[in-house]
Amino acid sequence: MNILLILAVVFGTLVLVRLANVAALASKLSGENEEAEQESANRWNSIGMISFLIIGLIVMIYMMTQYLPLTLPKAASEHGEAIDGLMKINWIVLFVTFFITQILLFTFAFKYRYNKNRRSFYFHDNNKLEAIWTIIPTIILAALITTGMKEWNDITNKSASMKGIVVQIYAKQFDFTVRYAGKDNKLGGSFFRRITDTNPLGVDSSDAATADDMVAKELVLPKGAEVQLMINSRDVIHSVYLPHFRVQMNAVPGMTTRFAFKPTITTAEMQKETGNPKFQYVMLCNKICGVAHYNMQMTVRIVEPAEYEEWLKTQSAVFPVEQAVAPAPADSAATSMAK
Ligand SMILES: [Cu+2]
Repeated sequence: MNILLILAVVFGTLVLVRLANVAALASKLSGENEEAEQESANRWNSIGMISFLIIGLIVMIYMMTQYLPLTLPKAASEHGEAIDGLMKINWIVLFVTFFITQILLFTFAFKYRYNKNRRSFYFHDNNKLEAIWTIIPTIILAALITTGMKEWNDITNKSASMKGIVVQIYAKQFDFTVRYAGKDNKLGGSFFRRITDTNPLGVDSSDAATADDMVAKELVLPKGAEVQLMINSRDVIHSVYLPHFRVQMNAVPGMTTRFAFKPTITTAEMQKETGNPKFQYVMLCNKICGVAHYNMQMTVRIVEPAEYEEWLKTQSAVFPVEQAVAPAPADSAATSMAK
């Protein structure tokens, strides 16, 4: 149906262009004067310009009212509110600029179409005008960039200093695994050469910090607590994306990237906020990492601290007790990947 519609528009336009050519040829043959013809073409062009402006603006505003409810709900993390604030300022600047420039552009094309009784005013240059349209955008852009950089610095500085609950996000084609650091809040070391069927994260079983580590297939976090994500990838570059928390950080093979944030709204509260009882937070992969990239995701649940403690107790250890004493392969020099 959509393709038919597009084809209809394309062919319709082609037919119109053809008809216009035929009309121009016909008037030439019938010996109509060229100036009158030019004037009529100018008039129709200018009417086209102003119609494009009016129809374009109406359609744009209508689409915005239709699509706005489909955008993300309010930020569910502390730094997310600051990011949303920046975003709002950017949109305001963009909209003001867009409306002023587009309205001027098409209105001028309409208003100042050729008129044989009117002559344009000629001037070579105007320094004042050029200074204005250079300095104003410079100030606005510099302000936007510096506030954005300051905010990003604050976020990453916090990531470096936050203690919080340490959770490893392990990305591979095509899923995420999360490892909780347990009571000591320290992740045991891991290394890719230790990866086996029973040890998919390559965790070092001889590391004392490993004993209380737990793996989960769902990211559950307590509301109001600082969380330190330690992000790794087994194969290609993935990107850990938590849209509702305004969090995104690449998962790069061979290194640990991190992102610290503080969730502020529980899943239950967000379900009320959005009026959607089925609402769930998600963690998505945001780098095209292969054929099943579209489906690389994990459910995220934000719960009250007490509920989080209860949930933690039900999670399984990385290694069952009997496996934890197995001798480690001889690669101790490289066991600090996830520390
Ligand atoms: Cu991916």
